[in-house]
Amino acid sequence: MLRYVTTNPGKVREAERYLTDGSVSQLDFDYTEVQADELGPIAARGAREAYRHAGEPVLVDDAGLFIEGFDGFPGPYSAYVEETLGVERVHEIAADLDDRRAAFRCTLGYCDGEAFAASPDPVDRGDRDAAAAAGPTTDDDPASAEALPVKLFEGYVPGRIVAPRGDGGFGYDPIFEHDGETFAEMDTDRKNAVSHRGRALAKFAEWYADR
Ligand code: ITT
Repeated sequence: MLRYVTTNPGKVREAERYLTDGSVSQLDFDYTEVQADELGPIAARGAREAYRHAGEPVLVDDAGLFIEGFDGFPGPYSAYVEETLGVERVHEIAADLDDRRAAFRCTLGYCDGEAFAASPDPVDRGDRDAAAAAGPTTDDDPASAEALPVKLFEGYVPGRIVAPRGDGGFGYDPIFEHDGETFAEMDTDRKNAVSHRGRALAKFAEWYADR
Protein backbone atom coordinates (compact mmCIF):
# COMPACT_ATOMS: atom_id res chain seq x y z
CA MET A 1 0.00 0.00 0.00
CA LEU A 2 1.30 3.43 -0.96
CA ARG A 3 0.89 6.08 1.74
CA TYR A 4 0.34 9.70 0.65
CA VAL A 5 2.00 11.65 3.43
CA THR A 6 0.27 14.92 4.30
CA THR A 7 -1.72 16.62 7.02
CA ASN A 8 -3.64 18.59 4.35
CA PRO A 9 -6.96 17.09 3.17
CA GLY A 10 -6.98 19.45 0.16
CA LYS A 11 -3.88 17.75 -1.22
CA VAL A 12 -5.40 14.30 -0.70
CA ARG A 13 -8.53 15.32 -2.64
CA GLU A 14 -6.38 16.28 -5.61
CA ALA A 15 -4.03 13.30 -5.40
CA GLU A 16 -6.91 10.79 -5.28
CA ARG A 17 -7.76 11.61 -8.90
CA TYR A 18 -4.44 10.12 -9.98
CA LEU A 19 -4.21 7.24 -7.56
CA THR A 20 -7.74 5.90 -7.55
CA ASP A 21 -7.33 2.15 -7.60
CA GLY A 22 -7.53 1.75 -3.83
CA SER A 23 -3.79 1.16 -3.58
CA VAL A 24 -3.11 4.48 -1.87
CA SER A 25 -4.20 5.93 1.46
CA GLN A 26 -3.41 9.06 3.40
CA LEU A 27 -0.75 8.99 6.12
CA ASP A 28 -1.45 11.97 8.37
CA PHE A 29 2.16 12.38 9.50
CA ASP A 30 3.82 15.72 10.21
CA TYR A 31 7.42 15.12 9.07
CA THR A 32 10.17 17.56 9.96
CA GLU A 33 10.41 20.34 7.35
CA VAL A 34 14.10 21.27 7.24
CA GLN A 35 15.03 24.84 6.26
CA ALA A 36 16.04 24.99 2.60
CA ASP A 37 15.68 27.36 -0.38
CA GLU A 38 14.21 24.62 -2.54
CA LEU A 39 11.47 22.06 -2.10
CA GLY A 40 13.52 19.02 -3.22
CA PRO A 41 15.67 18.59 -0.09
CA ILE A 42 12.61 19.13 2.13
CA ALA A 43 10.60 16.46 0.29
CA ALA A 44 13.59 14.07 0.28
CA ARG A 45 14.21 14.38 4.01
CA GLY A 46 10.48 14.12 4.67
CA ALA A 47 10.16 10.98 2.56
CA ARG A 48 13.01 9.26 4.44
CA GLU A 49 11.50 10.16 7.80
CA ALA A 50 8.01 9.07 6.71
CA TYR A 51 9.33 5.78 5.30
CA ARG A 52 11.13 5.00 8.56
CA HIS A 53 7.91 5.81 10.41
CA ALA A 54 5.50 3.88 8.16
CA GLY A 55 7.69 0.96 7.03
CA GLU A 56 5.91 0.94 3.64
CA PRO A 57 6.19 2.97 0.40
CA VAL A 58 5.53 6.68 0.95
CA LEU A 59 4.92 9.73 -1.22
CA VAL A 60 5.58 13.11 0.41
CA ASP A 61 4.13 16.29 -1.15
CA ASP A 62 5.91 19.58 -0.50
CA ALA A 63 4.54 22.67 -2.23
CA GLY A 64 4.87 26.43 -2.14
CA LEU A 65 3.95 29.75 -3.73
CA PHE A 66 6.89 31.63 -5.27
CA ILE A 67 6.21 35.36 -5.89
CA GLU A 68 8.54 36.90 -8.49
CA GLY A 69 8.51 40.42 -7.02
CA PHE A 70 9.60 38.99 -3.65
CA ASP A 71 12.43 36.94 -5.20
CA GLY A 72 10.45 33.75 -4.73
CA PHE A 73 9.25 34.37 -1.17
CA PRO A 74 7.37 32.74 0.57
CA GLY A 75 8.45 29.61 -1.40
CA PRO A 76 9.40 26.88 1.09
CA TYR A 77 8.06 29.09 3.91
CA SER A 78 4.55 29.25 2.42
CA ALA A 79 2.87 27.25 5.19
CA TYR A 80 4.40 29.43 7.90
CA VAL A 81 3.37 32.62 6.07
CA GLU A 82 -0.18 31.34 5.56
CA GLU A 83 -0.43 30.55 9.28
CA THR A 84 1.02 33.88 10.43
CA LEU A 85 0.03 36.55 7.86
CA GLY A 86 -2.81 34.75 6.13
CA VAL A 87 -3.63 34.61 2.44
CA GLU A 88 -5.47 37.95 2.21
CA ARG A 89 -2.56 39.78 3.76
CA VAL A 90 -0.18 38.20 1.26
CA HIS A 91 -2.36 39.58 -1.53
CA GLU A 92 -2.44 43.04 0.13
CA ILE A 93 1.34 43.17 0.39
CA ALA A 94 1.78 41.90 -3.17
CA ALA A 95 -0.70 44.53 -4.44
CA ASP A 96 2.08 47.14 -4.07
CA LEU A 97 4.36 45.21 -6.41
CA ASP A 98 4.87 46.16 -10.06
CA ASP A 99 5.52 42.52 -10.86
CA ARG A 100 2.79 40.26 -9.49
CA ARG A 101 3.81 37.17 -11.41
CA ALA A 102 4.05 34.07 -9.26
CA ALA A 103 4.31 30.32 -9.57
CA PHE A 104 3.20 27.33 -7.58
CA ARG A 105 5.71 24.52 -7.31
CA CYS A 106 5.19 21.00 -6.00
CA THR A 107 7.81 18.34 -5.36
CA LEU A 108 6.77 14.77 -4.65
CA GLY A 109 9.30 12.56 -2.89
CA TYR A 110 8.89 8.77 -3.19
CA CYS A 111 10.73 6.32 -0.97
CA ASP A 112 10.27 2.54 -0.61
CA GLY A 113 13.70 1.68 0.78
CA GLU A 114 14.95 0.45 -2.63
CA ALA A 115 17.28 2.05 -5.17
CA PHE A 116 16.12 3.54 -8.48
CA ALA A 117 17.45 3.06 -11.99
CA ALA A 118 18.73 6.19 -13.74
CA SER A 119 15.98 8.24 -15.37
CA PRO A 120 15.28 11.88 -16.23
CA ASP A 121 13.62 12.46 -12.85
CA PRO A 122 15.97 13.59 -10.09
CA VAL A 123 16.96 11.14 -7.39
CA ASP A 124 18.18 12.39 -4.04
CA ARG A 125 20.60 9.74 -2.78
CA GLY A 126 21.35 11.49 0.49
CA ASP A 127 24.79 11.90 1.90
CA ARG A 128 26.23 8.41 1.45
CA ASP A 129 29.73 9.46 2.40
CA ALA A 130 28.51 10.77 5.73
CA ALA A 131 26.53 7.58 6.27
CA ALA A 132 29.53 5.39 5.45
CA ALA A 133 31.83 7.44 7.68
CA ALA A 134 29.40 7.08 10.55
CA GLY A 135 29.93 3.30 10.48
CA PRO A 136 27.33 0.68 11.47
CA THR A 137 23.97 2.27 12.16
CA THR A 138 20.56 1.46 13.53
CA ASP A 139 17.16 2.25 12.03
CA ASP A 140 16.84 5.27 14.26
CA ASP A 141 20.17 6.65 13.22
CA PRO A 142 19.81 9.77 11.06
CA ALA A 143 22.98 8.83 9.14
CA SER A 144 21.48 5.51 8.07
CA ALA A 145 18.28 7.27 7.01
CA GLU A 146 20.35 9.70 4.92
CA ALA A 147 21.43 6.88 2.63
CA LEU A 148 17.88 5.94 1.54
CA PRO A 149 17.36 7.02 -2.09
CA VAL A 150 14.33 9.21 -2.81
CA LYS A 151 12.84 9.76 -6.25
CA LEU A 152 11.62 13.32 -6.89
CA PHE A 153 8.84 14.46 -9.25
CA GLU A 154 8.40 18.18 -9.86
CA GLY A 155 5.49 20.25 -11.11
CA TYR A 156 5.25 23.97 -11.84
CA VAL A 157 2.48 26.35 -12.90
CA PRO A 158 2.86 30.07 -13.67
CA GLY A 159 0.26 32.67 -12.72
CA ARG A 160 -0.16 35.93 -10.87
CA ILE A 161 -1.35 37.24 -7.52
CA VAL A 162 -4.84 38.80 -7.58
CA ALA A 163 -7.52 39.88 -5.07
CA PRO A 164 -9.21 36.77 -3.59
CA ARG A 165 -11.86 35.13 -5.80
CA GLY A 166 -13.64 31.78 -5.56
CA ASP A 167 -14.64 29.29 -2.85
CA GLY A 168 -12.93 26.10 -3.98
CA GLY A 169 -9.48 24.67 -3.38
CA PHE A 170 -7.42 25.52 -0.30
CA GLY A 171 -4.49 27.61 0.88
CA TYR A 172 -3.43 30.31 -1.58
CA ASP A 173 -5.86 29.19 -4.32
CA PRO A 174 -8.15 32.27 -4.05
CA ILE A 175 -5.30 34.70 -4.80
CA PHE A 176 -3.54 32.68 -7.54
CA GLU A 177 -4.81 33.35 -11.06
CA HIS A 178 -3.92 31.17 -14.03
CA ASP A 179 -5.36 31.84 -17.49
CA GLY A 180 -7.95 34.33 -16.18
CA GLU A 181 -9.30 32.18 -13.35
CA THR A 182 -8.13 31.70 -9.78
CA PHE A 183 -7.48 28.13 -8.66
CA ALA A 184 -10.32 28.61 -6.15
CA GLU A 185 -12.69 29.23 -9.08
CA MET A 186 -11.78 25.89 -10.69
CA ASP A 187 -13.13 22.50 -9.67
CA THR A 188 -10.65 19.81 -8.66
CA ASP A 189 -10.33 18.24 -12.11
CA ARG A 190 -9.70 21.58 -13.81
CA LYS A 191 -7.15 22.63 -11.23
CA ASN A 192 -5.42 19.24 -11.54
CA ALA A 193 -5.24 19.59 -15.33
CA VAL A 194 -2.98 22.64 -15.06
CA SER A 195 -1.65 22.71 -11.50
CA HIS A 196 1.80 22.12 -10.05
CA ARG A 197 0.48 19.12 -8.10
CA GLY A 198 -1.41 17.71 -11.10
CA ARG A 199 1.74 17.86 -13.22
CA ALA A 200 3.91 16.23 -10.57
CA LEU A 201 1.29 13.56 -9.89
CA ALA A 202 0.89 12.75 -13.58
CA LYS A 203 4.66 12.15 -13.84
CA PHE A 204 4.64 10.07 -10.69
CA ALA A 205 1.58 8.00 -11.70
CA GLU A 206 3.15 7.12 -15.06
CA TRP A 207 6.40 6.02 -13.44
CA TYR A 208 4.70 4.21 -10.55
CA ALA A 209 2.53 2.14 -12.90
CA ASP A 210 5.72 0.31 -13.98
CA ARG A 211 7.18 -0.08 -10.49
P1 ITT B 1 1.73 18.96 4.64
O1 ITT B 1 3.12 19.55 4.80
O2 ITT B 1 1.28 18.17 5.82
O3 ITT B 1 1.57 18.20 3.35
P2 ITT B 1 0.93 21.70 4.27
O4 ITT B 1 -0.39 22.32 3.89
O5 ITT B 1 1.71 22.33 5.38
O6 ITT B 1 0.66 20.16 4.55
P3 ITT B 1 3.03 22.40 2.39
O7 ITT B 1 4.05 22.67 3.43
O8 ITT B 1 3.46 21.68 1.17
O9 ITT B 1 1.81 21.57 2.98
O10 ITT B 1 2.27 23.69 1.91
C1 ITT B 1 2.85 24.94 1.89
C2 ITT B 1 1.79 25.99 1.85
O11 ITT B 1 1.34 26.13 0.51
C3 ITT B 1 0.57 25.74 2.72
O12 ITT B 1 0.20 27.00 3.25
C4 ITT B 1 -0.48 25.25 1.73
O13 ITT B 1 -1.79 25.62 2.10
C5 ITT B 1 -0.06 25.96 0.46
N1 ITT B 1 -0.36 25.17 -0.72
C6 ITT B 1 0.22 23.99 -1.08
N2 ITT B 1 -0.32 23.54 -2.21
C7 ITT B 1 -1.27 24.44 -2.56
C8 ITT B 1 -2.20 24.52 -3.61
O14 ITT B 1 -2.30 23.57 -4.52
N3 ITT B 1 -3.01 25.58 -3.65
C9 ITT B 1 -2.95 26.55 -2.73
N4 ITT B 1 -2.11 26.54 -1.70
C10 ITT B 1 -1.28 25.50 -1.61
